[in-house]
Amino acid sequence: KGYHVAVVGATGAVGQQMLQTLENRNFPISKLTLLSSERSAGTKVTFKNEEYTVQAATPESFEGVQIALFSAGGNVSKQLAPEAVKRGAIVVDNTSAYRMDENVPLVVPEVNEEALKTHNGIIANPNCSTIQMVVALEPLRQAYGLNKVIVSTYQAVSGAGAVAINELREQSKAILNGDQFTPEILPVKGDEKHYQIAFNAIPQIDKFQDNGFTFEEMKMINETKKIMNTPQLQVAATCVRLPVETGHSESVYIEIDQKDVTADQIKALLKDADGVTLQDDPSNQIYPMPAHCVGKNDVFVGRIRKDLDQENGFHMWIVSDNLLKGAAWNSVQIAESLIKLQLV
Ligand code: 11C
Repeated sequence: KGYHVAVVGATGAVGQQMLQTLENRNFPISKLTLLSSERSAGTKVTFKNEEYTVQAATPESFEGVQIALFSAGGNVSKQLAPEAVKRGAIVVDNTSAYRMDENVPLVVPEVNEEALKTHNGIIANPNCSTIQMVVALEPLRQAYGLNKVIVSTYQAVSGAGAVAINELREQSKAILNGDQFTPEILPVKGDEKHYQIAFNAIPQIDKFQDNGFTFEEMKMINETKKIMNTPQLQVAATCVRLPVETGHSESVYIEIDQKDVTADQIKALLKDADGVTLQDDPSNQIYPMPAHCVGKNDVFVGRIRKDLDQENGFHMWIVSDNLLKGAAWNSVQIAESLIKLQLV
C-alpha cells in the first residue's frame, strides 16, 4: 500500500533532502507530485531513478494528495496548506507559518508523537535548532524535571537556504583569491544590511523583534515550551551564524529540578535515548562536530559536565544535521508516525 505524496518546495535545500529521505526510508508512495514556486517550476528532479518535472503549486495541485510535505516558505504554506487540507491531504509544514497556532500540533516524534492525534489537517515541523535541542532535553526533563535552559547556537548557512550556501562558497573563494565581493544574502535575505559570512560569525539569525531577541531566538524559546508542554520553563537563546555549510551546533546550559544527579547519570540516560547518539569521551577527544554529523538522522550529544557552582546545573554540546533531523527527516518521521498511528 502506498500514499499519494506531494513535496512542495521540491527544488530547495530542504526539499531535496526530503526526496532523498523518502527514498532512503523506502516510504510507501503510490504517486509523487513535486511542486514549487512559479520561479522554480520546470526544474527536473530525479527520484528513485525516475525523472520528474516540478510543477508550479496551485490549489488544484493537491487533488488526490494524501500527504503533503511543505517547505517552500511561510507564505506558500499560508496560501496553500489550507487548500491541500480542503482537498483531503494531511499537511506536514516545515515553515514557521502555523507552529504557534494552538490548533496545530508542533511535533518532534521522540518527544510528543501523541500530539499528532489532535491534528486538524496541518502538523507543524519545528525550527531546526529547536528540534535537536528538545530531542536531547526531553529524556532529562522526564527523569529529573527541567526548569531552565540557556542556549547559544552555532548555526550552519544551509539553514538560510541554497542561496546562502552559495554565498558562503563564493565569498570564501573571493577572499582566498583576494577578489572583491558584496554580501547579498546573510544574515537575513530582505533585511537592510548584509554582512560577510566567510571567516566570520554573525550574531543575527532572522529579524530582530522589539524585545531585542531575534525571531530565530524567539522560535527556540516558544517552540521548546510548546513541544515539551512546559509553559513555565525558563528558556533563553542567542543564535549565531557560522561559516559552516551544514550541521547546527549548540552550547546548552540546563538546570534540572533534582540536585543529586551526576554527569554520568545524564550520559547513561542519553546513551539509550531515542534519536540520540552520545559522543562523550574527553580523554579520547570524542565530541560531536557538524562535519561528522552531515547525512545522519540522529542528534549527537557530548561535553556533558556538571556546573562548578550550581548543583543542579549541567552543560552540554548538541549537534545535528539541520537539513535532516532539523527539517527533512523530522517531517518524514512525522509522516511515518501518522501512518503508524493510523491517522492518514
Ligand atoms: C536557520 N533555523 O538556520 C533557520 C532555518 O523556521 O524553519 C529554519 C527556519 C524555520 O536559518
